[in-house]
Amino acid sequence: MVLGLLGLGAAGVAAGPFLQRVESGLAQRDPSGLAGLLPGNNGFRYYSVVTSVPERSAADYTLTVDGLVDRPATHRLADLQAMPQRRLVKDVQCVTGWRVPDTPFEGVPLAHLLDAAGVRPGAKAVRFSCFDGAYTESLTLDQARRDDVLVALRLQDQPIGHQHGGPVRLYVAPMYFYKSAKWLSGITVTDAVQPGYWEGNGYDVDAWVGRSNGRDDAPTS
Ligand SMILES: Nc1nc2c(c(=O)[nH]1)N[C@H]1C(S)=C(S)[C@@H](COP(=O)(O)O)O[C@H]1N2
Ligand SMILES: [Mo]
Repeated sequence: MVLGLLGLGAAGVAAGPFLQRVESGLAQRDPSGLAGLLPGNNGFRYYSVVTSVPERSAADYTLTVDGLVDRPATHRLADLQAMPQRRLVKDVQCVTGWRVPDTPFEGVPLAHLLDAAGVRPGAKAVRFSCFDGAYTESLTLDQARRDDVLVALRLQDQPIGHQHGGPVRLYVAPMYFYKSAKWLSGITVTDAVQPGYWEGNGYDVDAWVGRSNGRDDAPTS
């Protein structure tokens, strides 16, 4: 276990000591202790804040949209698949430093789901919940309406597998990967941002890659 922790710390070159410690503790909760390091995982590391997450089949899966909306809805996977899809190919970037370049994600723009639900005047933010029963995330309404924020159904041109948060996860392309909540089950429109799971442990709520969490990279075009 000591060796495992040292390995994760070394991988987190770009992160501050606090964040390395937080996600090292997280990796320890992986029951096998190995999943994140196994070859054949395409460069991703497996993360979950709970020891096991029950699988949701395509037939069982639902996504609820509620809160400050005129038309609350519960979508099944087939409903989401029938909506407009957008495909993005960008680098996945975890706040501890590991990254997966040129990764295709595809799904329904979150803005489409918000428009379908009819966001009420006065709404300011969106809160995400997960069927792992523990993880939460949140975005301002302006962030949530960006065209590079998806309710993702596909990763690397395949249905998202359970380990990666399938059948449906959030994908917030311009932010560190902790914003991309796995096992997405609820979208609630709210009047204020409610900091998510890791943000209660010191991560920035506005998690822009390169300009948050202690990073101030030179601007790129
Ligand atoms: N539900 C849930 N979503 C989550 C997490 C988590 O622990 N639980 N971890 C986050 C973090 S810190 C990262 S880096 C990515 C990891 O995604 P992966 O397991 O598909 O590599 O998921 C994010 N979304
Ligand atoms: Mo992460």
